[in-house]
Amino acid sequence: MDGLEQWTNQLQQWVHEAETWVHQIPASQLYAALCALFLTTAFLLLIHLKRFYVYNILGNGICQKKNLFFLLIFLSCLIIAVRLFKRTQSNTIVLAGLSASGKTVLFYQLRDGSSHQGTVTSMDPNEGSFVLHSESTKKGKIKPVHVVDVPGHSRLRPKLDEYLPQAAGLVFVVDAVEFLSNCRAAAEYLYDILTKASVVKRKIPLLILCNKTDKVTAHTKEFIRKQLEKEIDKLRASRTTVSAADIANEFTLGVTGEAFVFSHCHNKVTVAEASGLTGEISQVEQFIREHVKP
Ligand SMILES: Nc1nc2c(ncn2[C@@H]2O[C@H](COP(=O)(O)OP(=O)(O)OP(=O)(O)O)[C@@H](O)[C@H]2O)c(=O)[nH]1
Ligand SMILES: [Mg+2]
Repeated sequence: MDGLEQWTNQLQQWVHEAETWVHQIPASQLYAALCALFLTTAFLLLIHLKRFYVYNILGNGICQKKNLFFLLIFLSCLIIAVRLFKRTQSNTIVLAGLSASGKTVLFYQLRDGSSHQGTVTSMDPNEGSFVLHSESTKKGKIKPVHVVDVPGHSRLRPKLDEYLPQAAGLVFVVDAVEFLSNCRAAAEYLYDILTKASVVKRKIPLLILCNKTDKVTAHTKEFIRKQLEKEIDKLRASRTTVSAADIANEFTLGVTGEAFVFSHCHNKVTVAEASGLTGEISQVEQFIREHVKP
């Protein structure tokens, strides 16, 4: 019995590893591979169906078992292909950003339509699959969104790497009120994200969400975008001169010789405003539904 349990655990681990591996393959490559697999099996099946016709309908029925076997292989391939195709259409949206930028408040606002005021610094990722609160009254079947809120504390940020391989979109939350004092730290975190292989290879769309716009002292999204671009430009220069070894596994950012702008990124980067506290979150909901179809 123990042996069986061990095997089941091992099998589950292999399946999990295979899934993680599949998520890391760029969608275009995966589709191309699936297409090739599908066409090859369809071709083989056609050849054998022809034989099936000749031998079974017109002939003596010798090849019946063999053809059934090929039909079974083809159907299995088709099922695997459909499953893999479905898996690439992830429904995970990851919320990242510095501590106290408002990720957890936003998470509850998306889920429950209320801010659950008084949240404390998160020590673990907060995650859940749900239909967005604003869509809960809509009729018909709506696809739930898997939202993950990754704590901003620097020691907990590595958790982000666990969720990026399955992310359909990334929301980088910025405190628009306390922006200037946090600008450098936010730019550093953003730089790290934008140069991650898991983000660049899969071109994960990123939304920079300027939060807390209910406060009159909040900076505008245009101001925040420009300041972040300037700060990332500075980082780009310093990081490439510090150590070539440090950036060996990273992707370089922007266009050499030109000031950095977000439109130079491999993935699509957009900027929006929100107030998690008051529920003004329509722009982030729109971003989510652009990348996780209802
Ligand atoms: N005025 C205003 N305050 C907000 C808003 N969103 C969050 N806050 C406040 O900002 C503080 C931090 O919010 P959290 O959601 O806990 O921040 P967090 O990003 O999850 O922080 P970590 O868990 O440490 O990463 C709380 O006191 C919230 O009440 C907003 O839209 N407007
Ligand atoms: Mg939190």
